[in-house]
Amino acid sequence: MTDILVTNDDGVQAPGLLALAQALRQLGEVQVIAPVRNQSASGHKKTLFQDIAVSQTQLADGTPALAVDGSPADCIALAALGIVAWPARIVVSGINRGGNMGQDITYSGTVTAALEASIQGVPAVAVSLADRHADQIAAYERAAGAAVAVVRRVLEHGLPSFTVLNLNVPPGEFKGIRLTRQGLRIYTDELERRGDVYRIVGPEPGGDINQIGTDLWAVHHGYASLTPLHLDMTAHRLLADLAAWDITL
Ligand SMILES: [Mn+2]
Repeated sequence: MTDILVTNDDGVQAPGLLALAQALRQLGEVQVIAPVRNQSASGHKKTLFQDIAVSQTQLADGTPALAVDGSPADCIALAALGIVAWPARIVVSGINRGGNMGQDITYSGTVTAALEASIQGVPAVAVSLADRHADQIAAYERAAGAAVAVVRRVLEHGLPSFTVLNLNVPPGEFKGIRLTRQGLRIYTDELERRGDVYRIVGPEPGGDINQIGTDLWAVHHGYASLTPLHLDMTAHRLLADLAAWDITL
């Protein structure tokens, strides 16, 4: 049985993954399986009926790792199908370069790797550093410490089925941790066109930082944010209203 399986979406050589793998070693045996390429914003992509190349590699500190030519969810799906000892006690995904808050979670490969683990029956935590420019391992060390504190508790308590924890840590010093709900991102995408080729570009997205109790609020105010997420995406409040629409077939 694998103790702690670590993955990410920034690619197997990303500094955030190295910081996370090193920190989690104090809680158990760490195994790494991660995309060979950057898979940020790949969403919950699963590669079916196509070849997926897997190679042995190592992190900058010599830690052995499996590099998967696929998405973060592919890494966990392959793990669950037996390319590593399974089940793991926990899957930890990250540490992502940049926050995953509000609607980001639907785009995030970091979060969807955790969701894939929960589908496969293993508790999971997604970890992100709310700094898109962090490129040194030292920048991720505080966030890795926060991840250890959360993972330690998940190992003690477990998580309900189809539920994951989404941890976002502000850059630099932080004041503590807040339990939060998903907030509201505000995207500032722009379209770049060259002939018939388009590119989605633009400044970093913002968000509603004034809604108290949300992930975006907590991180903006200097707290680490911990949000429980559930895979059941049913809009329960709309269900009753829908009944009144009287859709008959
Ligand atoms: Mn990423």
